Amino acid sequence: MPPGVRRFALATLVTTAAGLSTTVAASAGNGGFLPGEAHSPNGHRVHHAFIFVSIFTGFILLGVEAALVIFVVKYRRGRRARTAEGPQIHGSTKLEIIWTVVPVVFLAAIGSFVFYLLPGIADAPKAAAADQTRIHISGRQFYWQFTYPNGAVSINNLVAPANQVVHEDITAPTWDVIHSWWVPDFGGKYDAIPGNVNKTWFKAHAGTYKAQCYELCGVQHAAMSATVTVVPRPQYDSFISKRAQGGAALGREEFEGVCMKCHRIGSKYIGPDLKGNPLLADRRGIEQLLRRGQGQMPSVGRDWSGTQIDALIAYTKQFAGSGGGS
Ligand code: HEC
Ligand SMILES: [Cu+2]
Repeated sequence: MPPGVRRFALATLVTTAAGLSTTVAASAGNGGFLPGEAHSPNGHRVHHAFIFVSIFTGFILLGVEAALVIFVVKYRRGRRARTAEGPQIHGSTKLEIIWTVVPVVFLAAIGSFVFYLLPGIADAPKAAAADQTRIHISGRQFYWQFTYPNGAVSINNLVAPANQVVHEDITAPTWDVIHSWWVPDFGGKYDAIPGNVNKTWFKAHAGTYKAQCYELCGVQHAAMSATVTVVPRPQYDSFISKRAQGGAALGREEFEGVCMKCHRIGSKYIGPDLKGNPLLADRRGIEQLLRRGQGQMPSVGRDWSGTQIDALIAYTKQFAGSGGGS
């Protein structure tokens, strides 16, 4: 290689490596080595497994790369003739035993530790009935719908009681596609599969946690995000009992979380401009549209309750033209 080319190649390699490594660190905010902090006991265990495995893989990475560099330098051709043959070696019992036993020990250590952690990831801790709750999570194109034990519904914002076990039943309607429910702070990702229920749980302190659909599910997959708002139990109880009545607060969540994935008021987006559309105040008309869909618009409200549709109208009638109403 001419020296000019070599220098250029080296410079490219160094700047690329430096660029890539600093980008990862900057975007991760923790040096790029760890996933975010865990905020649920099962998430902690996932985190511990990650660190434990990283120790072995880090050790192997360093060992392999160091050996590579040493061999490259030590056994370079130097002044030897291009055709000179090296010593021919056949077998080395000691080496072969080492490179068999060491990986077996590593894998056994990793396997045992993961099996020790697993029950605490999969199984929720035992809790008195008053200290737990079960929330149904349904992924749809392109929103998350949460249903609480009393039938109350929220969209894209899961409200949960603090420091209590929250069981999550994760699914998708049979007419929808596969989504994936992921709250990074709580650990793993769980597929939301049409007609199938995946179960997990969390137990978190009060706070707000981000969630995101993690399975490419269509045009607005990236916008299919949600929040988990964890609040003290009394606040949770009053939220779900108020929310069971529906009302414009639910309607607003529905409009912003479902309709605005495709519609805007005052401009065309994926769907037509809804400004002044009389259907926004037409209870029967909108119900038909939401249950059946139309053209490119999916049946986003196919299984919505009457309360949910009333709530939507209570909020959207303000955008309907003067011709609307019923
Ligand atoms: C996935 C994208 C998508 C979502 C989500 C969506 N729409 Fe639509 N919507 C469309 C498209 C596309 C059309 C045009 C349909 C056609 O081809 O006739 C449309 C049409 C409409 C129309 C006009 C119907 C007419 O004939 O005047 C109304 C009203 C409407 N949508 C309301 C809503 C409401 C309310 C929601 C939320 C509950 C919603 N849409 C959610 C894509 C969507
Ligand atoms: Cu999705």
